[in-house]
Amino acid sequence: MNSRTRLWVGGLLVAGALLIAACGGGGSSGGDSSGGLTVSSDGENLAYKPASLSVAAGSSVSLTFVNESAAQQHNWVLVAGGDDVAMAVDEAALDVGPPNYVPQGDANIVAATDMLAPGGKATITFTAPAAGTYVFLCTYPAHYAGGMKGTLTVN
Ligand SMILES: [Cu+2]
Repeated sequence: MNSRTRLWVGGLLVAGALLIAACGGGGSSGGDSSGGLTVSSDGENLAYKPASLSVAAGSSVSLTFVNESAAQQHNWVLVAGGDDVAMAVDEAALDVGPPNYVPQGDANIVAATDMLAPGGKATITFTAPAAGTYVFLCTYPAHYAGGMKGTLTVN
């Protein structure tokens, strides 16, 4: 083959390798080997990684939240709606105050971990709600306003 053909074939191989790498990366679903979801705080940023998760409607979800911060407390709270609901939960959490900042028995909350100390880890189980898009947030004061939120897509 001439050099132009060799270049073209080489390009195909590179494209194929990139495709395989992209597919093998675990994607944004945060899945782990046990079939559950894992989500972490993103270092010292007020952010989750991944910031988007997905589950099947009505499924039993096992979610592990890891607080990777060395200095800040964080939790993971799934609300029954979008940003408007998240905002209401965040305000209710302020009224509840420390140490947990999670309103008990609040119909706007689908699932929540305890407030985790730096380096902490917790696993919760809950039943996925009906199909839709749901916001999750950290209810530690000012963290949601600082951008610590994400979305759970239920299919
Ligand atoms: Cu937080």
